[in-house]
Amino acid sequence: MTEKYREFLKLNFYQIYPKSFSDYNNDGCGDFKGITQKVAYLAELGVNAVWISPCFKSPGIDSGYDISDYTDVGEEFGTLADFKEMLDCFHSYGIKVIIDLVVNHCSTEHEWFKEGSKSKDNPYHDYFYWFDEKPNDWKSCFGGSVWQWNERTKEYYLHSFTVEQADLNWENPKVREEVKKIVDFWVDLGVDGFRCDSLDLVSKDFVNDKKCYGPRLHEFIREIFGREKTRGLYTVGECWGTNEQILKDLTSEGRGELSSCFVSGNITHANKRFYLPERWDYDILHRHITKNQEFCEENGLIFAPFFENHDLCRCVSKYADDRDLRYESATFFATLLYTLKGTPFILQGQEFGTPNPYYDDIKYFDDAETRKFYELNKDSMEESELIRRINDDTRDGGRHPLAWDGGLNGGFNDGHEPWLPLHSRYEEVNLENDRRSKKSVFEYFRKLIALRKSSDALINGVFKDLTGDRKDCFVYSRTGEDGEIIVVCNYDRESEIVLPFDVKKITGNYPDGDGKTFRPFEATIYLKIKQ
Ligand code: ISL
Ligand code: CA
Repeated sequence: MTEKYREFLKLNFYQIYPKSFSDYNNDGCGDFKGITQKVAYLAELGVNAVWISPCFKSPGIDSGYDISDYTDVGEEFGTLADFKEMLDCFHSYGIKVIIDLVVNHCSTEHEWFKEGSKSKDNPYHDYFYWFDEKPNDWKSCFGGSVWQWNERTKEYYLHSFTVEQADLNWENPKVREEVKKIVDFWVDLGVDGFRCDSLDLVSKDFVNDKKCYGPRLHEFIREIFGREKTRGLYTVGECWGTNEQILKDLTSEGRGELSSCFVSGNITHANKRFYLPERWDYDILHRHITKNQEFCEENGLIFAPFFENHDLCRCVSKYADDRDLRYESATFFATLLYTLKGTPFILQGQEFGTPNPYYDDIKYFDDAETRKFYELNKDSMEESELIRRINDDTRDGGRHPLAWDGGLNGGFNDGHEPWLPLHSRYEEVNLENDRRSKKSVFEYFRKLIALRKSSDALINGVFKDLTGDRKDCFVYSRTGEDGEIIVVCNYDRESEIVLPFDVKKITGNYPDGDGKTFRPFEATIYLKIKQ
């Protein structure tokens, strides 16, 4: 690994969902000025990088992932000058900023589509995929067909997501030129990298009937990011179905593709899609993490661990205990996250243990996927069952206005009705309450992030799984120049865990116990004592 890659390993990311972070001008939608006024808070937490979800011009059908102008910001967030002010503020605190690059598709309100759908000889027609007849029965990620009829040209166009998100035809070199221009625009403005949305979909394989990971994927990505101008950026691709070989090709240093990838090994992602009340299988989690850590180590790759993002619900609810053991659950995941090798990501609110909210009517939900799921199932499923499943898994779960305190609108703004309802538990679970509590999740995150920054073992150290055949805990070591750190993460039941060597406790989420009886979700970090 070169020095540049080692620098990336020092990053720890915080995902800002800008619509729901902080609403400065009190119009119901979070904005750049709202973010700017909270940069000092993020610096106090200790994050040194943020990922800002889409804040571009968009009709908002898929919450900003349907972009109608890539080089301008949405008015609801402020002006480009406000964006720049926010960016400079982050940089003044030494915090790097990456933004979403959503170029598998654009909004049907984008000029390209408005023009291209007019006629077959329009210069923008080839920016999209068109067929006289449906060439296959591919399904949209949100359910239903990917093919939509366009009366004006009497053709079908491809949309992997909503009807209003037309897939861009990357086979057309002009499209790739446009993507480069977008990237360069933001790089010139000063952003430090990109989170590349649905990147695995940009090369399709119609011949072999594959919607993603087509034959030109690597070539396309290299064309965008392998250039002199973009080689220093931190880029993380959203590539769920990546296998080991693809991961290696996508993220090996020197190939000019990506710095890192979000892969499904972090989460039991597949469960989510069906809105099933599945709980985490800890053993699967353990095996996936171990496999990924070892593979990345062997190949000098950067892993991007995370448990939450704007498409997932909250981990304390979905996989642990969001009531009596909410503190223990939230800090258990934090311990895992910050002691693995890679560039960890958290979602806003995770740092004070935000659980899933609950709403009893579909009218309280905004997410395109959730609404589609409701539409597709409302005639065949009992309403109460449908609402229960939606609450359990909706992508809105992590998108509600951030609860800064228990007062008016949770401190998100000064009282204007927010674009999405306040979190149903905001009066109880909010940052202010958490920070006042003796068991503060925020304080634990802050401590852990500081520990990580000061430890060569946690940043560069080699990962080794020490769990053996056990199914009730995850035990591993990280060995760096400054020693060997041992992490014990006990799952949801009490267990006896006796380490076969001497250790000294560095920190943990429970007060000292007897050193061998681990309580539910107890997570402890030790330094191994050299014999
Ligand atoms: O969220 C999912 C399932 O519930 C995924 O299938 C998700 O749609 C997929 O990971 C792609 O996600 C990204 O692109 C989408 C957007 O809706 C998501 O918010 C974004 O993260 C289309 O741009
Ligand atoms: Ca606002």
